[in-house]
Amino acid sequence: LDITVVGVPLDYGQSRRGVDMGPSAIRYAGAIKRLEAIGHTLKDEGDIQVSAIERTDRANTNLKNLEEVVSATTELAEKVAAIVEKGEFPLVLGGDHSIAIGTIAGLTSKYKNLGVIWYDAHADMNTAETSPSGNIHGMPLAVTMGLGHERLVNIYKDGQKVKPENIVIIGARSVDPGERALIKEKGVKVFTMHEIDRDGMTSVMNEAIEYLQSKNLDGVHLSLDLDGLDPIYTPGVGTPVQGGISYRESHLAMEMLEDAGIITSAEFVEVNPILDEKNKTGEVAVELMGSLFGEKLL
Ligand code: DIR
Ligand code: MN
Ligand code: MN
Ligand code: MN
Repeated sequence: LDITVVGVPLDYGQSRRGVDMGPSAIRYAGAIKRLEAIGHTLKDEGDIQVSAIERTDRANTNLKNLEEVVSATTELAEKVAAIVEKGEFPLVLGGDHSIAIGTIAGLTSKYKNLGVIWYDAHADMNTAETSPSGNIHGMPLAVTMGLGHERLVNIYKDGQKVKPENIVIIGARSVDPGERALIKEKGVKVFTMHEIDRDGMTSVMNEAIEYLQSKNLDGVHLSLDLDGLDPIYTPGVGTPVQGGISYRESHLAMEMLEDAGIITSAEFVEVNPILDEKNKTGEVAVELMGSLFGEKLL
């Protein structure tokens, strides 16, 4: 593949500093060399510009730092659109999960019926009305379905970017009441930890892949929040939730996606080296990239 990397050092979508250093942590863990060693051609376009000024502006509203999130995700959307228009594979490094608003918006320049796999402890389907925190990183999936503040919903182009029935959530174990209602109302496919425990990751991934393959998609985006894994493996995340997906299950999931050959873009988000043990979480991100992009032992 021709893989083009873009970093988004954004932490305005949530309340803990440090996730803006995620792109550096992932590069430091060897992402570029790791994927080159598999045989891919890598181009690193560096980071989107986000103001790094020390700030005290985390106002207690229902949409914290809306301006900053809109500006970074708008720039990211244009970058991602340019990458897919050249036929390259976008690999986006976060940054908090609000960046997915920009990644997915940009992807719609090429993909008219896009699928999304959301690997996360959370559903990220809040709106300003339902959010318990006002943090935009808890809202990107709602925005992608066309729900939420118009400034977010209309980034890059107006309205819905992905149909609710083209979305699969994997690993959910912390879902807010408004999100639960929206999942039911919109018919979003969710594999919670319950299904992973009961049926095993092999069965869950087979079902997820078959489900997406039945939708006539022209692309599938993988949005991987490192908090989808259990915090014993990925402690460097802002909102850890215990009882998560294991390291082995995650490798298996990535390998099954690689075998299925369905993934056309990816992002790895919420790596926060300030909260990490050494750079464990950045390293896990890179190891999972290895499996996703076809690393083989033998
Ligand atoms: C919670 C936490 N559902 C919120 N969301 C997180 O604030 O909306 N998403 N941590 O990754
Ligand atoms: Mn998330
Ligand atoms: Mn999460
Ligand atoms: Mn294996």
